[in-house]
Amino acid sequence: MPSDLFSLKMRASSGSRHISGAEKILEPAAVPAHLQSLLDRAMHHANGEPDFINFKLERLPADSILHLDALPVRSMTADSPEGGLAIMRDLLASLGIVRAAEIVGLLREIRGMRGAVLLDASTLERLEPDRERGVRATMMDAARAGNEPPASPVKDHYAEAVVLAAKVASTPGIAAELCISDDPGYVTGYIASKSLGYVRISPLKEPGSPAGGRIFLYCGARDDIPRTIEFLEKCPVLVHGVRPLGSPHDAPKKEKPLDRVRAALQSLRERDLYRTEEIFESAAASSASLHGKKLLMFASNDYLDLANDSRLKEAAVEAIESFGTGTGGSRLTTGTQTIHKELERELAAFKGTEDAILFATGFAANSGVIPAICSREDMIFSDELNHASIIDGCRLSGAKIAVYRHNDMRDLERKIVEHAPCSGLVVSDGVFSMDGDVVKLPKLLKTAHRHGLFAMIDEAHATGVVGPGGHGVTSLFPELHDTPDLLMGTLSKALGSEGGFVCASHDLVEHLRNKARSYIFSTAPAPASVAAALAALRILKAEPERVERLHDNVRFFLQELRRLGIHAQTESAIVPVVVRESARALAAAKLMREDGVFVSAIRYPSVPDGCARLRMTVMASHTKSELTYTAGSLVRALETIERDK
Ligand code: WAQ
Ligand code: MG
Repeated sequence: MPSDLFSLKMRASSGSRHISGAEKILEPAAVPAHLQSLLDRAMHHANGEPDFINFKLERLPADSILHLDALPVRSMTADSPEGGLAIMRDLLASLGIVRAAEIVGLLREIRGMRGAVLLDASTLERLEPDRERGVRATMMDAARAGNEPPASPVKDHYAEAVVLAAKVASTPGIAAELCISDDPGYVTGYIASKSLGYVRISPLKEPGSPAGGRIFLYCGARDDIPRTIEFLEKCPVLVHGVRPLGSPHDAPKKEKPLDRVRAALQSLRERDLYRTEEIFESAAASSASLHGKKLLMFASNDYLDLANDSRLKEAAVEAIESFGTGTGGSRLTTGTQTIHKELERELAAFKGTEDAILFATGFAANSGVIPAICSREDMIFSDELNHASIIDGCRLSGAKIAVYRHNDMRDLERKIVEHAPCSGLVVSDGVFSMDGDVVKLPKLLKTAHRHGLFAMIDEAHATGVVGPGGHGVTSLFPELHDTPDLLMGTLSKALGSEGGFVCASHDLVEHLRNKARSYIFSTAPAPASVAAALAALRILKAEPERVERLHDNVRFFLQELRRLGIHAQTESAIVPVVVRESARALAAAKLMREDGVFVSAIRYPSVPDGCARLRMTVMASHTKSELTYTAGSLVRALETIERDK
């Protein structure tokens, strides 16, 4: 039977002024030594001489004590308090806390509280019953061997905080804890949660600043607040496995593998290249909901606004009813169902090829197809602005890669001649995803085929968008007799679903089914995705006016921009406005967000360094007044970043 323990609490004050406080949970035999040590601490404190010292000793029955493990500890350093607070904000956001920036802003304002702010994580309401005092976590200590002598009587900020953080992280209803020390000389603070662990961050304030405080982020129900406070104040907790800082275990041996990761993240932050997710509370339709705010969507690739169409949803639900939610295997084992074959047939018919093959995603298609048709002995000629999945496919193939200047068919010809004779592939985006322009298809085909090379065109942003009825880039050149050998496309953009495909001759498709590793070794696309895409394709065929509306909207949007002095161009539904520096793209996107318009700030490596841009996408469902409003918002944002340069 474990024995009962004692809670020992000390609080020293002078008049109404707090000087020092501490608490221990101890074996009976350890009480006298710790009593002495806490007395020393109270009597010789930097905060001054006490005139009142209160000791409280309380028996804790063994079975009332909760035993917890310490959180794993790591440290991050920044160049400045701003940098430290940004790290804290990003870590908080990584937990899915939407208003991370506001919460960190509040933390740096706190001073003079004895306890913590209990903050509602989504509404940011303060929930602590006493706003001046705050909520205090008490009744906790590090577990120690019974005969272990007391530590130095000086406060060990880290050791106390690690214990408190372990208790708070296990408190029902608490999502995370943020802390800045109120000691003017101590600039290290932390963020802690079950999943993050205890992350020390330094610095979080300027040396000498008396600011400091704690926030317990609450995510439970209103009725459960008393339970949370009761646990924090009353439940005795012993924390096991607390390791002193700089113990041999923690000492940086050489560079720890994770240090490199953190340094890489820090470098991204410094270059305005750090990426975070935006967490939407709605479909990515032309009107979307982000952080509780309705926004006009100008960043989605769902060009025909079909992902939220009731007919696609119904088709998906029906497919789930008939075929289940997953396929249980790859296409070559259990994953081919009648709808997979139906979709392949209809895609081939839509693109005018003999056959088609589905992939789990567009990325999987490109990265699987290219290595299936090219190997070490081959040459691949690739446009410099091709999508990352094409680039990765080229690299995976082991073929020699020659990158030609963007859409420059003379450069392509020159590069082929340099390497002739050779076998292999010319590969290009059909619509370039960050620029919106269209491949010079007739020249490309002529050049590739004259030299005996395959031609592959990626129609991810072309399918359902360019050409009459959205038939893609080949339909822009009706006089053309030649066709690409491989027409790749996605189900995830204008078709409102998910997946990739390749349309080609029967022989090529059979070859891909036998050789493309991302096809052979991926579980087949889910029935719901396949059925939704099939429904979208049928809508596309039955309602070509949707595509007409998209074309009309693009024309109108460009015209509105021109009226306001912006000469943007596109041959698709992607309208880029280049602002060069990443920071300017981010600032402009943020300004537009404040206007209620969501656009993407596109930075390196999605585009070449120094070519950062706003990427706006037009949807068939945007109204004329939404297009006019967005053009105006863009102009205002550009003027503002120009002024603030
Ligand atoms: N419960 C809730 N809040 C508290 C408590 C408590 N028991 N004790 C202090 N606070 C609040 C109060 O508002 C203080 O002003 C604020 O937290 C900061 O408290 O790994 O020293 O005791 O090296 O100054 C972090 C250590 C040290 C980082 C934190 O906090 C590291 C520290 P302090
Ligand atoms: Mg303090």
